[in-house]
Amino acid sequence: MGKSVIIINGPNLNLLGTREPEIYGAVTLKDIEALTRAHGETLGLEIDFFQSNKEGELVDAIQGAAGNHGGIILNAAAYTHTSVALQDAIKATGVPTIEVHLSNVFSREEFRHHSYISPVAAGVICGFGAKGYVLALDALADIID
Ligand code: CA2
Repeated sequence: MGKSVIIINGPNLNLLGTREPEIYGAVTLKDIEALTRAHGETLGLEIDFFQSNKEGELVDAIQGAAGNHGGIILNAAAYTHTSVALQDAIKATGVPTIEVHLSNVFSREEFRHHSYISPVAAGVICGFGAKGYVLALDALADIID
């Protein structure tokens, strides 16, 4: 424990690289997994990678981080804007969490400007595509140290 991070991805992110490349780029979730595993190695961080389309499974993954991971990187996708359950889970576990979005949510529709995750996140990164996950790993490495 301590030197391990879980990267949690929410609904529809399994479709990355197949649709809407103008918003999310051509990168697939598998590419992001490979990128973050490689970068994690350079930081001495072990990476667990998880995606679910189900809110309850995301809650379970956040709860499961307590005692097992030193930090969480969370792209909750659409649940970012709706889920009190995810906010409660992050608060309850107390594991440092960095919120990541591929797109710049503030340059998009108004409903994407509100996040239930941000108030309980250590920080937020958005608009840098897949690189956001790498930046989040750098930030978590400092927090975990
Ligand atoms: O920019 C992000 O990373 C988002 O979390 C992506 C979510 C969106 O609801 C958030 O507002 C911002 C949507 C993920 C859906 O991903 C797709 C990928 C390919 C094709 C269709 C959807």
